[in-house]
Amino acid sequence: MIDKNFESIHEQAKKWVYEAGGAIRDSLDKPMLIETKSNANDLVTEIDKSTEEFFVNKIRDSYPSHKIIGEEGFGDQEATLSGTVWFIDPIDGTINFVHQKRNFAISVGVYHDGVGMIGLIYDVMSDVLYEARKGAGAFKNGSPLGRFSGKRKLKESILGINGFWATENRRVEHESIQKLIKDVRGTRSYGSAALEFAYLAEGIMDGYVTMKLAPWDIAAGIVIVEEVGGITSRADGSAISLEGNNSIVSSHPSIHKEITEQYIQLKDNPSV
Ligand code: 2AM
Ligand code: CA
Repeated sequence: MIDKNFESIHEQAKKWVYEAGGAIRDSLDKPMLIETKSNANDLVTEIDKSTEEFFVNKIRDSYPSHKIIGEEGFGDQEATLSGTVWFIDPIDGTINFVHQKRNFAISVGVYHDGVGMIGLIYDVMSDVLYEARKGAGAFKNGSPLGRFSGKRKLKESILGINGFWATENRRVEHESIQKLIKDVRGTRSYGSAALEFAYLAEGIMDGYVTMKLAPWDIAAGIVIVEEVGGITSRADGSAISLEGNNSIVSSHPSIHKEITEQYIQLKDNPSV
């Protein structure tokens, strides 16, 4: 019963994502109003706001009982995770949007009683849609993404790593990220959490490690990564809560424990 519902919600959400993506592409030729939020690097444009408003209006019209948690605040202010909840990031990678006009995504996650049901990540400028529905697999522009198989070694892995780690004023974050960078084959930083999850699901990266992401940054990505057999937790291996911010270790299953255990070891033993 629930599956049937989520199949139609998925199809509807997909149409809205494509429509919103088209509007964002059309907006790029026009002058853009750019403001700052919590600090000088926390940018928001009128396009972030109008895109979120577009989704919120559509969802409220079609699914009045659903709750909405969105980055720009058009959704519900006091939403709990019970029932069906939409997590909307209208433009994930706003700095890329403003500075590069590429490498940003629309990220839409739909959860039911806290369980991830649908994930949609749309790379707007490349016109590539990553999507998954619980139990139905993950897809890139309609082609199935393969499930993770075999063993992956950390020393042969590429990890997405975000510079937020270096801004944490704690030894464990500095030491663990330094060790990880030494241990892996290479690191990448794309500037959009949603796209980093999508690249992991696609298998072109083996893990994504970052600090302090908001629920709308990660909701869709977790569903897509889970559908290919990946694991997502906090840095210390504990479960993610979409009620607040989280550190993130999302990866191929064969390297997940190694990354989180190293973090725990450094946390518990300053001399290591
Ligand atoms: P945003 O562009 O929607 O703000 C940057 O590598 C990634 O982290 C982006 O997904 C960005 O989302 C997110 N991000 C940037 N600053 C953040 C903050 N202060 N809290 C949570 N997520 C943030
Ligand atoms: Ca975001």
